[in-house]
Amino acid sequence: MILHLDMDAFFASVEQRDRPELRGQCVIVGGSSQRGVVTTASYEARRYGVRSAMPMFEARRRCPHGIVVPGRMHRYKAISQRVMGRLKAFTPLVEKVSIDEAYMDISGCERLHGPPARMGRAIKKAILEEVRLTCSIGIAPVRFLAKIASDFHKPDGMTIITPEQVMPFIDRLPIQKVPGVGPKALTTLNKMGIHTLGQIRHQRPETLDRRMGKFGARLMTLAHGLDETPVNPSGKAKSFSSEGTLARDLCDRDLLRQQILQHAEDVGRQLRRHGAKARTVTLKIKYHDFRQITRSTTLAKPFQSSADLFQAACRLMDDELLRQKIRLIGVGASNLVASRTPAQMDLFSTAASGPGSDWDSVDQALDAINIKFGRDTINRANLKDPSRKS
Ligand code: TTP
Ligand code: MG
Repeated sequence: MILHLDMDAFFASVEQRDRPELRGQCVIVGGSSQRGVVTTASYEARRYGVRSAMPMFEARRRCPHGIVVPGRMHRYKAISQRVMGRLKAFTPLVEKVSIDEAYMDISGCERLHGPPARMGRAIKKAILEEVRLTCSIGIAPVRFLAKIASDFHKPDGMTIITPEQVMPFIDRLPIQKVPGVGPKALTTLNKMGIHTLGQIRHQRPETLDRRMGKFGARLMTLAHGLDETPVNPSGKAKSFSSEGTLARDLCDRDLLRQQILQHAEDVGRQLRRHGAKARTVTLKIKYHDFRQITRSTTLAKPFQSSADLFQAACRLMDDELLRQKIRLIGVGASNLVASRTPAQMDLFSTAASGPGSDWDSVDQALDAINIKFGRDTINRANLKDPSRKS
């Protein structure tokens, strides 16, 4: 059995926990500037329609009496660590997947902790005692159902799907609840007359493949109640990313390149710190009208240098027609391999980077200086703001 735990309105709940005057109030965590976005909101504020990723001006319109609080990431990380530590006291098979959620493989824990329902209750009690916050739990025989179940009775909920309940649950499960089914996939599926995950089982695999690509096969597997993804307690990240809302909407490619360089530096630094190399680069763009696109490319050789990331992300941008101004831009690296995996040297290389190349040394020097003296102590000249003197 797999257990999925997700903290309730996490950042907002931490604020309410630390500042009693905020309890019972509509708390909106996020940037308060004109261009700020909502990071999360307390359940009181959600009643007014305030949601994560909503522009702050819209949140203020919907909930004028809401109290806007800037985020305190270091505090949320510290609490997250205590939560994860507490979970590991139940079983070492804990996989943290984000700051406020984790999977646990609880198979074989019955002798120690009792049946799943009792263990779930014990975990909720332990978290409440440890950090005085509530969480929601889902327990199911497969991973994706545990995740869906934890969301079923939020906040402070617990939903258990027993092996016998798996198929009836899947038959009724709205297809948009399945991880990976976004608005675009939902439209396609609805057009095919599919509204529940169970209906996928009655589709011909070829039709699914034609309409949905690779994701079609994944949906078919899930519709049969199968999900072999194990709980991976190593806690190794699967991807790294960096993104940011621009100070003003832009479509000047040179200025956007500067932003990409900054994010590539950040992601490169994360890769090197974790001793990882990546093969896939993703560029994320959110347009002025909030429409979002992601474009990815997989490189022949795993990379770790900021220069490689920067160049690949720029190529992705060059392939895009920027029909509108851009509001947010970000860079991601995924498809990770351990960096000790030896890289195949290129016999006729004219590449900008690679083991022993100048760019490698530049990365190392930048990392060392920034670690010693603080982030952004030293940057590439292209990142220098011409309006600033120093
Ligand atoms: P979530 O678990 O998605 O949301 P939540 O914990 O606030 O609320 P819920 O009760 O529905 O689980 O995300 C965890 C934290 O991650 C959230 O408190 C703030 C942060 N976050 C962002 O920074 N940006 C986002 O777009 C989302 C969704 C969350
Ligand atoms: Mg949460």
